[in-house]
Amino acid sequence: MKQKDLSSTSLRRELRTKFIGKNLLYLPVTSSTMDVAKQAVGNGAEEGTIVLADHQTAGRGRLGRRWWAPPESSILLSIILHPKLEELPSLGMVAGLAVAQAIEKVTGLKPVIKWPNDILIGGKKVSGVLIESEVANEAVRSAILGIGLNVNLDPSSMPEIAGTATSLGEALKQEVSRLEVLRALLGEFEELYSALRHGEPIHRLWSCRLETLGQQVTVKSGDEVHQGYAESIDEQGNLLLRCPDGSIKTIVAGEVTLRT
Ligand code: BT5
Repeated sequence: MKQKDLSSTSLRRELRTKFIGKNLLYLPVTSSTMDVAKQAVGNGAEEGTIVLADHQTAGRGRLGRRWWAPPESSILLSIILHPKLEELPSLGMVAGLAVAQAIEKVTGLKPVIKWPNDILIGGKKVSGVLIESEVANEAVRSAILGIGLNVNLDPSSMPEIAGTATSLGEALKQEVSRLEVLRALLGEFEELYSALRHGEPIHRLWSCRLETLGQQVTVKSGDEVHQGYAESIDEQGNLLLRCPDGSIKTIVAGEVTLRT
């Protein structure tokens, strides 16, 4: 399942956003859109510049993990942003929500978010978010937001993710237009990011999509493992875990598994 529907021309013609994607770099093949975006930051790229690829030879996830996607199967995107320091922790929430809302708008599917930032359909990962930022002297020099979204990928053909991943095409049993999903995604992102910049509480919307809450979970955070009840999140999207002794632990980063 593949669809050749992205190109610089189609993107420039179709995007309806004001500043997200106004500057656009489209590459048929690259190592990682994150690397290209980093270079663009070095060259003074303005807020909202996007880097989009049809294929990555070294797509990455968090903590040195890989992001797999056959050519032309997915949305592989980096967005360059210049948020304030206090807005930085909310970028992942904005991205996760934008992905979930865009999928729902275009396909009618109802994705949920697994803390901190996996987007799931039917319990399987359809999209992931990565943030790489540079902070100096209490100011954000740049934040690069990476989004990988499986549009027409067939997970059963990929041993690394067969069984844990899904795609929009797989869920709907038909090919989906990457251009249409991308247009919706950038539109949702621009709206939510602008709301964040106007001080609106993104975490409330985000927590409504968070399937992790209200569950007994195990959280692996660095070398530490915590168990407890996922009670709520705070304004920054940190997970508030009710421990067996009744205390609350604030978890900033980690991997969650549900305990049955
Ligand atoms: C993420 O990391 O989920 C963030 C992924 C961000 C990818 C985008 S693509 C555009 C931009 N350029 C890049 O180089 N990266 C960003 P993490 O939470 O660490 O999840 C990684 C894990 O997800 C892997 O170890 C696999 O288990 C799984 N995985 C890899 N590829 C996948 C896929 N296509 N669909 C679902 N799961 C996948």
